[in-house]
Amino acid sequence: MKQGITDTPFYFTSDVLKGDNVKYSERRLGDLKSVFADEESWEAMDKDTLAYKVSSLEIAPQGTPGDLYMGITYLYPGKVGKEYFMTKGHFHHNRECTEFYWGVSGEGMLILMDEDRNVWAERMGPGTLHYIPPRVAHRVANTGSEILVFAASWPSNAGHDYETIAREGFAKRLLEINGKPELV
Ligand code: S6P
Ligand code: ZN
Repeated sequence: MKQGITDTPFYFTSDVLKGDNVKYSERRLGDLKSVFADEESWEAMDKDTLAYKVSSLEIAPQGTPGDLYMGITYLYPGKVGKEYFMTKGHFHHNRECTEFYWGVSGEGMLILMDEDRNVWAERMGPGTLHYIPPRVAHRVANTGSEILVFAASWPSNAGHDYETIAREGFAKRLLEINGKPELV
């Protein structure tokens, strides 16, 4: 049982999440097969290239209703063909679960898609805050030349449905066209 005054057990400074049980994961280009439209360009790239890394703090066991997780993602700049480096993207397995994303540094775009496959995007940058509604898939693209850092908080019973996106993709892709990001 906790009593008295202690130091915070976790640190979330501008761009670092650390502490006991903070989990780390990473995705390299090789882990992102079939994610990008231009498979030929993907084939020609070094599969060891780091695309993004994630630190997350998941206190309650996955599936616990009412608890919260948080994480921070570092998404590297780069493109596969004309398409910006991006996260795999997912729906929540429990479709009613929502999420907050917020921009820490760098420049990017949060790409959202509802179950009718309508796609829209919100610009991300330092201090932007994004509410991801129920039943909306989400992925982030780095549209800048610096690393894009963003944080997230989501319910511990959300779960990740990557399969639907792997099978059906997003209805639109964020490509660089004439030097600018466009949803195509
Ligand atoms: C978890 C949260 C983020 C993402 C991370 C990587 O619910 O949305 O921590 O896991 O940004 O994206 P993805 O789509 O590969 O999980
Ligand atoms: Zn999510």
